Amino acid sequence: MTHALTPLRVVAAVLCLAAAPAQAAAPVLPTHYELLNGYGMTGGGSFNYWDKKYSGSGNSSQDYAPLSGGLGDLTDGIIATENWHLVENVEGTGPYVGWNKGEPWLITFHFGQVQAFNTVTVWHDDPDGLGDIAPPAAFTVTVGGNTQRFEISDLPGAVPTFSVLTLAPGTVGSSLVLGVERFNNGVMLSEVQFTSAVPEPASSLLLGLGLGLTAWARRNRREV
Ligand SMILES: [Ca+2]
Ligand SMILES: [Ca+2]
Repeated sequence: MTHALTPLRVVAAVLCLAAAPAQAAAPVLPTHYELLNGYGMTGGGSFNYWDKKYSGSGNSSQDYAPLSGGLGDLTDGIIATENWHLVENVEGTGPYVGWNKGEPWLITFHFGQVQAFNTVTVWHDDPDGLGDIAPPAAFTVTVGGNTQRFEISDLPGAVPTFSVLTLAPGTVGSSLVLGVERFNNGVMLSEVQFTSAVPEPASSLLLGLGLGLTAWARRNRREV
C-alpha cells in the first residue's frame, strides 16, 4: 500500500500544524485592580505605605481603605530598587504598598478580555526583617475559582527582589486574584506584572497556508 501525497493529505498536515498549540508569552496589562489600601503611621508604621497613586475610587490616604476601579503603585512600571526605609515617606508617595495585618491580602486584577495566563511576577522588599518587614510567605493565584499556591523562601541578602509565579496551563479568565500571605511580619510590594499566552505569528501563517491549500485541493478534485 502506498501513501500518495494527495492534495487532501497535504492540507490535513498543514492544518494539523496550524492547530498545534504553538504559543508564546507576552506581557499583558490589567485595566484596573481592587484592593484594601496599604497601612501607615496610624497603624504603627514609620511612614505611610499607601497606594497613593491609585486612580480609582476610595481614599488612597486612609489605611486599609477599599480601593476599586483604578490602577496605581502596583502597575505603574516603577519597581523599588531600595529597601522600604530608604524610599518611603510620610506623604505616602513611596513606591511600595505595605500591609502588616490580615491574611491573605487579596488583590483582584481585571483584564479587558479573556487571557490564558502564563506568569505573574511580584516585586517585593526583602529587608531581612528590618522594621518587621519580610518577603511574603506565599502567594496564591485564583482564576476561575481554581487556586494555585506558591511558597516563597526568604533568600539570603537584604535587597528588594521578585517572585515569578508560573501558572499551570489552562489558567484562563478575564480576572485574577493575587493572595499575599505573610510570615509574622509586614510585606511591601512595588509592582505586579503578568504574561499571557498569545498565538505565534507562525500559526496564523500556517492557518492561512492551510486555507489556501484547501481551495487548491477543491479545484484539484474537480479537475480529476
Ligand atoms: Ca510600582
Ligand atoms: Ca506607595
